[in-house]
Amino acid sequence: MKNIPTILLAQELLDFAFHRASKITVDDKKPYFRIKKTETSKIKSVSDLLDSKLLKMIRSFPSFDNLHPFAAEMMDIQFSIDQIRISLGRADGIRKSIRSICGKALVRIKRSRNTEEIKSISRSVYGRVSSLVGNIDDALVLLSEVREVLRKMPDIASDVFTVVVAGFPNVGKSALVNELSTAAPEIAHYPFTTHDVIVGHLMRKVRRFTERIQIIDTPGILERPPEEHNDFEKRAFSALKYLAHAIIFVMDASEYCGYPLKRQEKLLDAVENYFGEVPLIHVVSKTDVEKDRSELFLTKRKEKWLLVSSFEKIGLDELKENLFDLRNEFNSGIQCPSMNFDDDLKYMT
Ligand SMILES: Nc1nc2c(ncn2[C@@H]2O[C@H](COP(=O)(O)OP(=O)(O)OP(=O)(O)O)[C@@H](O)[C@H]2O)c(=O)[nH]1
Ligand SMILES: [Mg+2]
Repeated sequence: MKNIPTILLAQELLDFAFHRASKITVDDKKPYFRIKKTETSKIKSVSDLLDSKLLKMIRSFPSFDNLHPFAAEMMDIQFSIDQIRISLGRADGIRKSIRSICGKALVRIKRSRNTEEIKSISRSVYGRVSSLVGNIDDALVLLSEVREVLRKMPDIASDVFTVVVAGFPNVGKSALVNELSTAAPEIAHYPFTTHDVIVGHLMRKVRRFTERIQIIDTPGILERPPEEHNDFEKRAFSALKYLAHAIIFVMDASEYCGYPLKRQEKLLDAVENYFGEVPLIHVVSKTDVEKDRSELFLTKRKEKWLLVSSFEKIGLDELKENLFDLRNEFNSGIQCPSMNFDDDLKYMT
């Protein structure tokens, strides 16, 4: 998915093919044969180069039928998969047309006894090829944007226990994921609003074994209904829907995030409603500030909440333990018994 070559746009494809062709000359003492052989080689070169460039591009796209449903939905949020398929189909269509036009022109040149006619056949081939390639410029632009999205698609392993961190914007999700993650360069410096789904890993060593959890940072979600979500919220919802074996719901009781608790609680209700069967860990963030507010909030709720501060590293070990308990519970069916020891464990940072 990451190996799609740079996609040349229409003008670049033509420049590439015609520039190469313009350098071709085939020597012959007789001008008639020189022109005939040279024009034949040029047309063959244009046809072969465009054919191989387009074919390589088309084949480098993944099969959208086999895409993980999360990846497919991430794509569909930005582009319609039908539109991508149509664009690839158009590129393949003009590839075949170019082959056929060039093939027919070569037959005509072979039969021609007249150098002017040969030159005119060549000119007409270049004109038709230019206009065909020009017609798919919009498709090539789209495919080149799709390529960028595919390249940036996070590497998510579907068979590794995965926890998705969700909550309102600005509540401290990324700061928390940063603290929990073991050497995660993608999120090591991420002070800004999260727009994409970002993957980190949390690892600990238990005796000889390393246990791993995939931890996914998501963009903030507001409490509005899913049909009103913007693209960032859609991505977060997709991650919850397709990837979460467990959820960390982050609530900022200090309200430093700029959103009142009431609104954050509404989102929590919605998440519990949509993803009720997924275990959820309730986390209050930023407990280094406005501690009283966090405590007051807890008196009003009946669930167990973990009080956390990413800045002061409060509550992080308890949260990690909760996560590994869930992981081991989740994996219990396939777990090697020796991995169940909870003594002698070491978080890897
Ligand atoms: N006091 C305090 N501030 C924090 C803590 N964690 C995060 N913040 C601050 O809260 C703000 C938002 O933090 P982020 O981690 O970017 O929040 P987020 O939930 O990922 O935000 P979005 O990606 O926009 O949804 C930043 O200004 C952080 O510096 C914390 O433990 N204590
Ligand atoms: Mg963030």
